[in-house]
Amino acid sequence: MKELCFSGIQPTNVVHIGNYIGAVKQWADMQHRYPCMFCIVDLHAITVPQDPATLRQNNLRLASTYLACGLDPKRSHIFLQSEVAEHTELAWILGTITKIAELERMTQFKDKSIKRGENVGVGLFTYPALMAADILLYDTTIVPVGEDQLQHLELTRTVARRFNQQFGETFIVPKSLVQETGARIMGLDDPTGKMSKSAKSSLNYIALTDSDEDILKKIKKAVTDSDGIIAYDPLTRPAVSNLMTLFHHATGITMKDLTAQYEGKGYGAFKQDLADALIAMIKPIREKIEHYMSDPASLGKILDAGRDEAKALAEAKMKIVRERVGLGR
Ligand code: ATP
Ligand code: LTN
Repeated sequence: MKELCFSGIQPTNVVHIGNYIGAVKQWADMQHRYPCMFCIVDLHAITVPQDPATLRQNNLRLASTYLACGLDPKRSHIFLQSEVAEHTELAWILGTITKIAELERMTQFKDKSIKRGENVGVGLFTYPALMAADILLYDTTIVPVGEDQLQHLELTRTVARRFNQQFGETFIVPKSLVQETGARIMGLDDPTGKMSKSAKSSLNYIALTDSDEDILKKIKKAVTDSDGIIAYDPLTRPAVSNLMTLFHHATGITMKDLTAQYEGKGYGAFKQDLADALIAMIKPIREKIEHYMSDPASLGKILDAGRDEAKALAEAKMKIVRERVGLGR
């Protein structure tokens, strides 16, 4: 079977170190092993209200962020979801075989709809059908994501199997790929919930565009546990374990070595060193994002090429899908 890796991020707010460590960092490695497609999922972004001018700017900023994190347009197709209309067409078709009860079980929908109260559009509910379409359209075999997306991936697999049963073998049933550590980075201000772009306070996350001063400030303010010990145990020490995970990903130092290194030293020295390590990781990325943002012509060419490649694959697949379902004449 020909492997193909597909993943995407919503162009909402800023990209944070949870997105980087949980998702994009592993994408950069994947592209050396498999053909890859990395999408900017702007149609998913509009499932909650967006300001149009800001959304358009965020699309370019996310494309710049992909490049700054090492995604290489020579190896990977980088494109905007809304520029390949087949995503929405397939989402509609898959929506007809996705059950309401299945969508009602999605925790992302439950969390986001509780927060929004009455102000919830149908798109937020059917979001997973669009995500399934993104993935299945390209005969994707591997989907590298953070832990919060596993439930959506499971539903994608269910829908692919259901379609194949109903209409004949059409889609490959994809596998998810999550990291052993770092698949769920927790909020700095609240280590009981995941770090999230849509968090109320910017103290929840460190963005890849944060200044060195902001990074230091946010780490200093990060919640810690009460026993003052630096040892990895997410159940009893969720805050420090989360900070250790960040430290590990920024430096490669193991949890065991971190514990030995900071034994008896308290949180002060640990936090200062963690901030330095994060600054060293983020600064080059931040500078590259600015570099790519300052050259919209080159960025446009990369997105054009990505769209054309994606479009060709998507058109071919949709011809088969329409025929299987019996659409048209
Ligand atoms: P929001 O909270 O506004 O929904 P988000 O922070 O979850 O946004 P997404 O665009 O939904 O960001 O996610 C992009 C990728 O980053 C996905 O693969 C997702 O699983 C991953 N991801 C998101 N948050 C985290 C996190 N806290 N830890 C690890 N990975 C994460
Ligand atoms: N739902 C994902 C974003 C997303 C995605 C995808 C990820 C949309 N389509 C396809 C992987 C594959 C999120 O909220 N992070």
